Amino acid sequence: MSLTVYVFNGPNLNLLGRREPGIYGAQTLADVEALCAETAGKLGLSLEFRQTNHEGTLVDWIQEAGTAQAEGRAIGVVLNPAAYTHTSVALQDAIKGAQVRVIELHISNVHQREEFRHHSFVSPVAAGIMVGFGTDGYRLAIDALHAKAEAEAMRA
Ligand code: CA2
Repeated sequence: MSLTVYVFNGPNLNLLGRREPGIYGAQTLADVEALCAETAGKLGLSLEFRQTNHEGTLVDWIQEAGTAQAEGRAIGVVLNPAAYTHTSVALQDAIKGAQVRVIELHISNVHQREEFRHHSFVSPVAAGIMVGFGTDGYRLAIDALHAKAEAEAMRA
């Protein structure tokens, strides 16, 4: 059975491609899901792609992914926490507690934007960070997560 890669998206990312194309591009979330499915398929992975506007739901999903990773069923999570990046101690605690491999992803370069977007509660517990590559960052992040998981499996 193939391993799963989880891709979780936080609040308002359902609006992707419909508002603020100057910042986030013209691709919709459905387009991003198709890109992720293609990328996962090439790597022989199953994709679980989700979006929620609710912080607690993200916490539940991270715990679920942690269990799947611990049981050898998943390689980890590409997580765009959206605005919760900058506010959520709960997300940091969830990732730490679940001991799940997370690549934090942002479509925009948050460091070129407002000061409040420069701090992330997720970065200290992320295995890696993908910032500012537009929606193509999702493809790059899945590749990077896969490479990291393979490298860690070789060392184990
Ligand atoms: O650059 C990113 O991916 C962000 O995670 C996007 C978040 C923002 O709060 C982070 O600072 C950076 C915002 C997601 C909202 O997405 C929208 C998409 C289209 C229109 C309106 C919002």
